[in-house]
Amino acid sequence: MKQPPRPRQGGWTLIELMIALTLLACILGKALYVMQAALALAGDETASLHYEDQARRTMDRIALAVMGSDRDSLVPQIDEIHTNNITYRFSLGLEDGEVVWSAPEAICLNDGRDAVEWCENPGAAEERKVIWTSLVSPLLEGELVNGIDDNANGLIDEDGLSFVLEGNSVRIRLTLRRPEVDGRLVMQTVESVVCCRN
Ligand SMILES: [Ca+2]
Ligand SMILES: [Ca+2]
Repeated sequence: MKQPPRPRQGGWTLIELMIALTLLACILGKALYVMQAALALAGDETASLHYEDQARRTMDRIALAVMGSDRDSLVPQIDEIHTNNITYRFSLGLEDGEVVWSAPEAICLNDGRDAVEWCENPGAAEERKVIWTSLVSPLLEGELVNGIDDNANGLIDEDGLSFVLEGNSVRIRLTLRRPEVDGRLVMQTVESVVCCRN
């Protein structure tokens, strides 16, 4: 008599096991990739917010100083030429009908320290310096040293901190940058135009 087929015994064959393990590895690999991408994105956004906040705070300090300055005291005085430093004075008020001027102050890019420096009495014995940030990019975002205006803002090879006099106003541009632990470079650029008080 014909024997009925024997029911298959429990357990997987070696091939089924290999296929299952391969599928599992694919799923885990995909999940890991998605998780890493999500973490990198979150890290990028957090870093961007941090640098944007710092860039804006530094820009506010620069803008406030320039706004209080006397236009005629600004050095350099050449319109439309970008510079990475500015010297100014501001009025302390009137005394016997005469304007009393402050000591000279300067805001500049310190190339060696990638810093924005504020300085009182620059070059004098009583010089006083304060670093406002030490994350300044050597060049403004998108710019390269090549004699060309790479970032299409009308300036050629401008530094990470730049001032341009425009009549009674000063246009200020600032890029902060910092490499993250995974090698990515986070940059943040802010721009402001302020009018001098006098
Ligand atoms: Ca440019
Ligand atoms: Ca360039």
